[in-house]
Amino acid sequence: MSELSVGPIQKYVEGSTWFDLTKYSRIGNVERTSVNLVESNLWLVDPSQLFIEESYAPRIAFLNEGAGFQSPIDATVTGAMNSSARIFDNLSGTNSILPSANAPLSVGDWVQLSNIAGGSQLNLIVTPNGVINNSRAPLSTDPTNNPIGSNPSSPIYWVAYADPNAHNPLLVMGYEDIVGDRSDNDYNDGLLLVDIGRANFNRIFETANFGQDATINLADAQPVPVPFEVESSMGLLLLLGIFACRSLLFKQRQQIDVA
Ligand SMILES: [Ca+2]
Ligand SMILES: [Ca+2]
Repeated sequence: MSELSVGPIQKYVEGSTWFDLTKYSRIGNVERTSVNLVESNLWLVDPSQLFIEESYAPRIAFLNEGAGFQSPIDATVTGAMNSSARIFDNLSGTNSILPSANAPLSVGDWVQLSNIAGGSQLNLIVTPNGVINNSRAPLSTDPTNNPIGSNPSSPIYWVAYADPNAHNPLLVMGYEDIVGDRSDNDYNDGLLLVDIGRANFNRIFETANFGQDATINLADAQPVPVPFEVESSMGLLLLLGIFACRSLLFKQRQQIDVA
C-alpha cells in the first residue's frame, strides 16, 4: 500500500498503551528553554530528520496543548513513498493546559498510522488555528518552506526531544504556533509523542542529536556526538542487572551458610 492513512482515535490506558503519559507531564508547563533535559534524560534532536530508514507504521499521541488556537496536524511522506494524511483534525483538549469544553481530544489520545516504506522522509505540519481560519501559513518540521518571523529560532517552529530510555523509545515533539511579534517562543502550544520504531529512533538519536542544553538557538544548532551508543547502554543495564542478581544470590547463600 502506498497511501498514508490514519486509524481511529484510541484512548490511553495506563500500563498497556505504548507510552507512559505521566513521564512527560511537566514539559507542557515550561518554556522550551527551561525544560530540564538532564533530569528527564531527554535529548534535543533535529525535528527535520524524521527519516524512516526501516519500514514502520508510526504511532502518534496527543500529549498536551497550551493554545487558544484550534490547529489541525498533518503528516507528509516523501521519498520511497509519497503521500500525506491528517493526523488530528484539531489538537485541542478538554483536559489539557489550555482546555476548551467542546474540544475533540483528551490528553493521551493516540492514532496508528499505516506503514511507511523504508527510505521515506516524514514531516509533521501544524496549521495554526486552521480549524477556524485558514489564513496562517502551515508550519512544518521541514523549515525550508516556513515563514520567517520575529521568533529568534525562526524558521524552526518545531522542537523534538528524544527519550532513549522509554520502553518504546520515542520522540516528544512540540511546536510554536505564532510566527510574529506576539510569539512567546515556548514551543509547547501543541505536544505530541511520536513512535517511529527503535531502529529509526536510534539512527536519529545518534546522527541528529543536539545534546542537552535546552537554551540553544534551534536555528543554528549543530549535531553533537552522543556519549554512548543506545545498544551498548542497554548492554550495560543488562550487565548491571546480572551483577545485582549475582550479589543477591551471594547474600542468600551467605544467609544459608550462617543458618
Ligand atoms: Ca486549547
Ligand atoms: Ca507559544
